[in-house]
Amino acid sequence: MSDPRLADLSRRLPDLRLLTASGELEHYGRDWTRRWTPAPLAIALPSTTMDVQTIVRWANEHHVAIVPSGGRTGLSGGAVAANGELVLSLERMNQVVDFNAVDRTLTVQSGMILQHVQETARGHGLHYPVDFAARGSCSIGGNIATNAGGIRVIRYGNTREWIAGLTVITGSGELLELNRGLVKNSSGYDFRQLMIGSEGTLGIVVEATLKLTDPPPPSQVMLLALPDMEALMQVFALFQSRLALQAFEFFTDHALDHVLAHGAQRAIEGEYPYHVVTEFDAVDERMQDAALAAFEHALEQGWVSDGVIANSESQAAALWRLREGITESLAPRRPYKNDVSVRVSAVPAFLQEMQALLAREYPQAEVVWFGHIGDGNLHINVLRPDGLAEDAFIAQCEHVTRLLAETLQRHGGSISAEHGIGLVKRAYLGSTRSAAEIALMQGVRKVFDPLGVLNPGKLFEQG
Ligand code: 2HG
Ligand code: ZN
Repeated sequence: MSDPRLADLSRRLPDLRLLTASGELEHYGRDWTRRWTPAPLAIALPSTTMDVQTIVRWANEHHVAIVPSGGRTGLSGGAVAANGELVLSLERMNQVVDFNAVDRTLTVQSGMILQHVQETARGHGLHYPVDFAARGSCSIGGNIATNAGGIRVIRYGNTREWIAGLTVITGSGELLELNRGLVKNSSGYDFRQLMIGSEGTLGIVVEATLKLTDPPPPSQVMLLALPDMEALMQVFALFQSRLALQAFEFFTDHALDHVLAHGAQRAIEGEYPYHVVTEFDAVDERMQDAALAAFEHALEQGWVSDGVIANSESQAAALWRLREGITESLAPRRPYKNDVSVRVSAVPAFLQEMQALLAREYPQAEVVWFGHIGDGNLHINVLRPDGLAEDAFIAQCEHVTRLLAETLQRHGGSISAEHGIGLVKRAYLGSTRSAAEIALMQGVRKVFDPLGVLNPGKLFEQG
């Protein structure tokens, strides 16, 4: 190691895997945002909690910034290393630590891939319910860092709901065991919850104790075609009141065109502006009949134009692909993304304003939107028009995001529903959190990470 800081790290941890080849720096220095050029100092792949602690202490002594790194599927730049940071990848720390059948908890190292967590739970006859399209490559540590949501929040809530305990190394190198799996623990500040959603700026999660639940009941998946946005909210209210929903996801015709062009199978003939994929409990004939009756009622009211119900697992998967394949189908176009939320009751009023704003401000760009309408969470993906330079495009999108942030503020919403602030949205944090809150957040950061070695530049514009 020619860099003396890295040489010192290797002296302290002779068995630590350290990567410095340019291809590796590039691979580990970026996430799914493709806006920044990766430029990390090196990549460290620790295999124990003690290794992580030693690395954090080393970073404090040498004033080296650390970017904690999971599956790097993030969409806000939270895991980007573009400034000579050490990337601390948890990918080798991916083992099951413990399963407790009485507590119904699974303790895993934080580098475990979400899908592996889900499969392990299933292997014990139980269920880890947080789920989304990146399940095959995102890590549970990254899910915790952003309080990931996904497609089942309407039934199960966000990651926050499913964390019974965390083992964390703080920015100053302390090892904390937070909540230790307790169901009841009224003993002061709950630092576990503070860590969740902190985007790697307070501590590095090394282990997580996850709550598990019963497997979901048998379900059915339905695809609906809808004539307009008002109908979408009507159908949601109807289905929510009559069925036990597991998911209710919508997307526009633009989104559908992209997934179909990307190889997904068309399930409804004809062109419709909006589609919904919904999944609901269908334990017995009575529940299945209730679903059909709800569908027919929506049809009679003119809220739904067409629909199909999956009658096999593979058909259900094909319908889900229409929704889950959207991000991947758009990725080659490197879209500019917004991920916003308002209270569910504020969705209709917000949507009306948002649609007018997007139509006015993006006269040329193609705007694809979709999302978790039942959680009040909308994803907006803006595609760069041919002939517009990348810089000019980003500047235009930033201008619109400022207007969107003002609109959100008026409706009491958030500039980041589930992807995190990272680098992408830090300029807009003030639209969702008050100045007093941001000052307190920065104060908290100072307590856990006095020298600011953990993920500096993320979440806040300064510090
Ligand atoms: C989803 O809901 C993800 O599919 C990604 O949160 C959203 O690509 C996006 O903008
Ligand atoms: Zn989403």
